[in-house]
Amino acid sequence: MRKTILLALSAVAIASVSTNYAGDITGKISLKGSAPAEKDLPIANDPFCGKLFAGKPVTTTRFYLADSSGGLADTFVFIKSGLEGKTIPAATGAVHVDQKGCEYLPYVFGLQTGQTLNVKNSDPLMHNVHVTPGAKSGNKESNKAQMAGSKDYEYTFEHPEVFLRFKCDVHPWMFAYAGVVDHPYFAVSAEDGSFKIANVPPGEYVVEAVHRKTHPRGTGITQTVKVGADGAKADFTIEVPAN
Ligand SMILES: [Cu+2]
Repeated sequence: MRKTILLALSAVAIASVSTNYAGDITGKISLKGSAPAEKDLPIANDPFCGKLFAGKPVTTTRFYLADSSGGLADTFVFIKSGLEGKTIPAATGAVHVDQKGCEYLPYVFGLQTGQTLNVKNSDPLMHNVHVTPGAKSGNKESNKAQMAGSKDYEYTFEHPEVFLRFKCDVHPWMFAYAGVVDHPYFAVSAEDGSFKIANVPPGEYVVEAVHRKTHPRGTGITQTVKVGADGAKADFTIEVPAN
């Protein structure tokens, strides 16, 4: 009898472990078609920013960063639906953005609502951080100069918005784009196009991949995945739009 109870208890323990596992959604973003040539930015000709680039190649736009295998960087990938009724962990840690060489680094990043965004100015000159949310997003616009050596600025955003744009009004080529969602299940594709959304609870989800230049209205391409104990795979192909 005692043995039966113990066996029953361990079965319950195994069952509860197996419904609490979390898996990773991994995949690759591939670019299909030939991307238009990037445009040179006027950084080199700027009397102040130009000095930061002495001896370095002129920086260009970063619209389509594809590697030799066709992997596409800077694509925001996130769970679009399927999290309803699940416990969503609160945001932890800060996301860091730097202004360096008169560019925002990184160019595209993800952020959870309520998560701290830390913005640094590493340059020996003034930038201004102009947050330009969409009119209907509910997020707040702000515009603050940030001097050389100034303390970092911190922001939080309360409403999902893909993409929330940052710009510098001093240097009209400086932009960064945040994918803001109300959960931690997002990623930005790396230089080889790969991405990993970590620790996703089991379930069936619609995953969306949004590339800023291909999907300027912020609606990307989706697919449904089932996350089990081994996670799930989700590869996306993003086609260069015909003009
Ligand atoms: Cu600037």
